[in-house]
Amino acid sequence: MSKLIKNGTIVTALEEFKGDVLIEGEKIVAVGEKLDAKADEVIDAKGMYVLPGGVDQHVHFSFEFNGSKVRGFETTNAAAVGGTTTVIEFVNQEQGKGLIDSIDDYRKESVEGVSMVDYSFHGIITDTTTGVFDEIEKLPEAGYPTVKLFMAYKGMFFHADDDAIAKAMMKARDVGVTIMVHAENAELIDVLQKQCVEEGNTGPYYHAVSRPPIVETEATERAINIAKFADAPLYVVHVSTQKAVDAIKRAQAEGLSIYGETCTHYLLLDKSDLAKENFEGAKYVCSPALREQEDRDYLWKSIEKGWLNSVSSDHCGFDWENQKHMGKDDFRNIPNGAPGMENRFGLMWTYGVEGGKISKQQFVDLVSTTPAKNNGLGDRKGHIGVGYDADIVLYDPSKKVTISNETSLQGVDYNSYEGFEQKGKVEKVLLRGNIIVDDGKFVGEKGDGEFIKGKPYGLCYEGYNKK
Ligand code: DUC
Ligand code: ZN
Ligand code: ZN
Repeated sequence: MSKLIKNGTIVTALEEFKGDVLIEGEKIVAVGEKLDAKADEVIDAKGMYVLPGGVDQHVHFSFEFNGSKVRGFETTNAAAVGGTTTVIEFVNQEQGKGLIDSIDDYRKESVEGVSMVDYSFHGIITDTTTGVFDEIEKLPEAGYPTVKLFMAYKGMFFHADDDAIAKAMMKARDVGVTIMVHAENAELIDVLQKQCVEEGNTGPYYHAVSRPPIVETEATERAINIAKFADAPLYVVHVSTQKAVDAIKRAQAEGLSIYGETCTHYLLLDKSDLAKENFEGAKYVCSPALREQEDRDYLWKSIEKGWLNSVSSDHCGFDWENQKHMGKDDFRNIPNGAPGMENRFGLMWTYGVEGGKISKQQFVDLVSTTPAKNNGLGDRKGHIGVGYDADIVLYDPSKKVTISNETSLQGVDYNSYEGFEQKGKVEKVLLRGNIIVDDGKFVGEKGDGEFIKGKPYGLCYEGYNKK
């Protein structure tokens, strides 16, 4: 079955031109101006941008906080209608189990036959007693070439100490596995959390008060130093504050392979959202915490300058009513995380491209091309070119959308961007050549998504020379 997308404006991370895309089965087989080709189906993209499907390298469909779990892969139709065709999920190593078995089992039980977009996985080291460091060399073969460690969350089973980070890096660097960190100082947060509660400050706003920028800056600098010690590349997830960006910039200037991302909510929301009345602030409890306007401005500059290389959603779907309210009397019990996979693409187009902060090429690079490369998917995903998967979004820039949870598919009882105006609309989405969104509506099927094996030596290893 072939398809020809005609008359659109094709945008990649490198260029923009009026042209056509020919698809044979699941793959793009030709891209060019006025292609002289016949196809079983012709899609007219006049007036629309033809963009690579989004790659969201940071989502949580299995995260648990104090025993309460987020919505899972059954909500990935939300990613599809939002223009994202690949998601990369963080999977906890189960206690007493290996990393690969933990991901394999989760994949079989909760993802295969369920996901509506393509997917890949990052492992999370949580149990160092299982020979997990020796297992790292086997991750490339399994197709899981990225591993995260949590520097935050003192006392929780997924917290990782510096020695675990160093040991993981020393194994990872030899086999092209990328180590990622959630960089926040767990001890310092604990001191401030206890102080806030002792002083009777228990509302959602104190989540941010107890996690000031310095806790992120310190952990980011420490993680960079551990990477230097281990002579390994490093990827810092969800960078939210100026000084953490500066630490990454300094490391890059020294020639180190240190990279990082930020997330939509750090660009568009801030600490004042946590102060919303009637416990509404709990909707914005995520970690790191939301920051100030100056940080937001600096993060926009950072993605424009390339100091941070991707924008993710850090999607984490907890309900406000039944789950966030676990922390009604103590912010420490509010599950950390906010939904966002459905809106990342449209918001970045609106406030990034239309807002004059980034070019269209940078938009594609930040939401699709580079996230694919970071995670060893760069030969299949994130680009409109011959041989790539036909994951394509037709985006109509003339339409307007007001974001509302009433029309959202994320399966959560609120939307962090309620009322935000979006310029442009995702009209059609193709996933490996199949139309899964038409006229803005999901028309695919449960289980349409496939596992995409990540390859080792992702972007963090470009230019990395082991000493
Ligand atoms: N922070 C969040 O806000 N959600 C999921 C995990 C995390 O570290
Ligand atoms: Zn995190
Ligand atoms: Zn996260």
